[in-house]
Order: sequence, then structure tokens, then C-alpha cells
Amino acid sequence: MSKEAGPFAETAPSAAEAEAGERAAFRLAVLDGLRRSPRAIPAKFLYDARGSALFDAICELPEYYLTSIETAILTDCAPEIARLAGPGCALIEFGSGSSVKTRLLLDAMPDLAAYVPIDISRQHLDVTAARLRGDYPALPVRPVCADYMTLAALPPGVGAARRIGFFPGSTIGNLTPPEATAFLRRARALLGEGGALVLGADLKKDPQRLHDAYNDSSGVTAEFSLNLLRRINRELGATFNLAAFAHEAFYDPGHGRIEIYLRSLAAQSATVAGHAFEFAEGERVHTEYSYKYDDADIDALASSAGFTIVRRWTDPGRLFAVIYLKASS
Ligand code: AVJ
Repeated sequence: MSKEAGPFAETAPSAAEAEAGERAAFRLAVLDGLRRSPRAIPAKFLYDARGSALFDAICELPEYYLTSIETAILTDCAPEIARLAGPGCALIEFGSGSSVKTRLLLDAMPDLAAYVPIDISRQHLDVTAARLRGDYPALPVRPVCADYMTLAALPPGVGAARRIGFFPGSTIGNLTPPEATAFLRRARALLGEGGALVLGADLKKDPQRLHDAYNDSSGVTAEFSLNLLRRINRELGATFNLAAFAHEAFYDPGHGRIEIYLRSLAAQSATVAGHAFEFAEGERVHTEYSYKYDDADIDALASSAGFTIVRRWTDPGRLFAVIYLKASS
């Protein structure tokens, strides 16, 4: 039993084991992504320690309205979320990161049966769980180290309490429409009958405002994007010249999404884990989509995945939405 591994393991893998596993997955994904045409590396790899710190800095930028607006909405609606959820439920967070917004819900729901943060980074999860246990001594914290896009079940310890999912921050925006539907279906299955989901989605708006949010004047977003190459260099022994790539982000109104790329500024080559790759001048590596929603998009997404919309909250400027969905019966 002491060798048990996987998301429900009582004994976490050693830090070295976890790191080796994460690195192998990273290597496979990067090599696969660079062999594709067009080239693309999944956005989840942007979040190493430095990437996560840069993303936290993005959330403080004046242009990046998403975090402050969502936090304001959640601050207002947390008591109503708590009422809708009812007493004694379990809160399941998909991609918990540093769980900052979670505290707004934890404060409004003092009688939770459990808080279950799901995150792909063992390190994030351990730090977050330790902090929350310190700050909420009565709250059972049951972290699950997994990719929420593929997680099939929650650990038995979560129990039979009614399950409320939490997917804030416009993380759903990283997913294409079919991926978003697949994620919500999976969430619905994990949350079970009577389950509900609190979703944060960025809204369609003036394209200039969207453009500015992903092209900030201080260049933090560019650093965040380029950090992916820095991470590949460090973790996979690659030779990317960061000065020869540029962050590129623009709004595509047809798809209703921000598209983000790393653009090669010259014809150049780079070696990744012993494999050589050629880049033409102007060639791009896709790193992220950030889909923007309107009410009809949210309706369509919910019904495609077996959810019913119970309540939506937005800010006066209609920049961001928090939506309470329940599993349709
Ligand atoms: C973390 C996916 C919500 O799409 O707004 C921010 C990521 N990338 N700036 C977003 C991001 C560049 C962010 N999400």
C-alpha cells in the first residue's frame, strides 16, 4: 500500500518523483506541439513557478480588469451562492492555483463538509492546502493532484455531501468550445445529481479593451508568454533565443477569442531535448486561446453539457460574469 500512487494516494510522491513525472509529460507535450503544423504548446505549461508569479502580476495590471472585476462580483454574490448551495456541501475547485478567490466562498460557507482543490501542480497544491488548513482549522481540505480535464472520479474521502464546483478566473476561456463542453460534462459527472457549478467567464466587449488586457503597456504579459520558452530552455535543455521571439495577442471577433502566439522574429533553429527545430521568420507557435462569452454563448455551453442556469451576476460595465449552474435532472 505504501507504493500507492495517483491522485488519491495518501502518501504524496516524493518531490523528486513528482518533478520527474511532470518533466516527462512536459517534454512529450513540447516535442509533440513543435512537430505539429501549425505549432502549438498547451497553455497549462505556462504555469511553472515563474509563470505563476507572472500571472499573479498580470492580475494586478490596470489593463487586466478580469481579476478585480470577478473579485468584486464574488464579494457581492458569495452570500447568495452560499444560500443557493445550501448547508454542509463540499466545494470542489478545478485548477485551484493559489485559491485566492476561493476564500471569498470559504468565508461565506463556514459549514462546508470539505474543500477539494484539484490542481496539476503538486507543489501549488501542497502550499495552498497548508495555508488553508492554517487559516480554516475546522475545514477538511482534501487536495487532489490531477489534470481536471481528465480526472474520472473524486477520492472516497469527499463523501456524500452535495458537491459545488468552482471554476473561476475565466479559465474556461482557455478551452475551445468542444473542450469547454467536454470539461463541463466531466464536471457534471464528478459533481453528481444535485450538483452545481460556479463559473467565472469573461464577456465579449469592446475589442480594444480586450486587446489591451493581453498587450499591457508594462510588458508583463509578454514576459509571461516568453517564459514558456525560458521554461523549455531550463527544464528540457533547449536553446531558444528569447530575444528572437515576440509575444503576439489579438482579438478575433469571428471566433470571439483572444489568440496568443510566440512569433519568431528571424529564421532560426533551436534544439529541444536533443531534437532540432527550424523556425521561419514570422512563424508562430500558438500558446493560448482566451474565449470571450455572451449570454447566448453561456446558455449554449450550459445546455450542451447538461446544466441549467440558475443565476448570473455581472458588474455594472458588463465586463465579466459569474454564473451559478445546476446539473439538469
Ligand atoms: C488564466 C486563462 C484566465 O485567458 O485571461 C492572461 C491567461 N494569458 N494573460 C486569460 C492569460 C495572458 C488567462 N486565464
